[in-house]
Amino acid sequence: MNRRKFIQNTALTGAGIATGVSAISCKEANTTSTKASNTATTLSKPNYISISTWDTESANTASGELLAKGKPALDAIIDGVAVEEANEENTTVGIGATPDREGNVTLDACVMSPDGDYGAVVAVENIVHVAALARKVMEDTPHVIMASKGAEEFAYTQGFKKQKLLTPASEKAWKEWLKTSNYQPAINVENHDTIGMLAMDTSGEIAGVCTTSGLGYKMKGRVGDSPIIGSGLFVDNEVGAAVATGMGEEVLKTVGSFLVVELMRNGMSPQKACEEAIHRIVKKGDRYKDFQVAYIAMNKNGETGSYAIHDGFTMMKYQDGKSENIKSDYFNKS
Ligand code: SD4
Repeated sequence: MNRRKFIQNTALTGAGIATGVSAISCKEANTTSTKASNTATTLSKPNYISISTWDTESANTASGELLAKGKPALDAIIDGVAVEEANEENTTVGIGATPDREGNVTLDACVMSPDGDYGAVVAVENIVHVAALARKVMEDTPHVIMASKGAEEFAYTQGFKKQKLLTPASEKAWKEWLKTSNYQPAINVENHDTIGMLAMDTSGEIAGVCTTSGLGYKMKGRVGDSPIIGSGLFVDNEVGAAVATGMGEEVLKTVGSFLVVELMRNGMSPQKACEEAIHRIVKKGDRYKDFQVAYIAMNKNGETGSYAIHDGFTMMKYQDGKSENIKSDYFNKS
């Protein structure tokens, strides 16, 4: 058995050896893994699967349909999220997104390939398709993260168009916000927010992407978790992948997506791994009552999971030609 197969089997049968996780996690990993392995034996692995945060049906269906045609996971997710980046009515990604408190729309994105490569752009203005730009950084530069003006100038050299991202509607909403300048990120924004998307293609390869304008009315220069490897997104093609949405500061402090993938490596199901990553945040104190964080994850067997702090989070899933919006379980039941 080669190393890759061994790790795959280990993750799925729960024989994982816990390294670098807390004793509690290891214990849970061992108990959960039995359940995960039971599930794994009863479910057949899907031919392909695309999942995404929130009610992002158009983007996730676009990705799923490409996967169904045999496209690689990386191509499918970049083209999938591009649908919503170009949708002016979506106020959380691409054109029409909510600006910072000074009226600048600045976008963050990152991508990870099945090879474990990573590319990201942070605080980019005037470019709609920042997920595709993050892929360009990954594939066509010697770097992994490019920021602000440098990323924007690089985009033009790669043929990206300059476009004004602040639309009349997003400008109007910002001017309205300025009247009070009350900064209180909403817990769920109309079930539409940062798009994190994970896909497994017909060859079983996993890739992930995250694209966002970050928190609405953030301070100028603020960067969230979404473009940061291990926080907003992590893919390990031997184990699985995870992506986050919500209050990026809290995801960054717990390196959430990496945590979810490592928990899966040690035997947890995607569902239990998402739950444990949320517990790492809420156990720090009562502040979680004021913000939302959610994770979605998939493992190499095509099993998926999602979990949030609060009610209201959903995950899109496209599998075997069928699209579903799955309501996520959550921590705060009080
Ligand atoms: C951020 N995590 O910039 C992003 C925002 C988000 O749902 O996902 N909102 O912190």
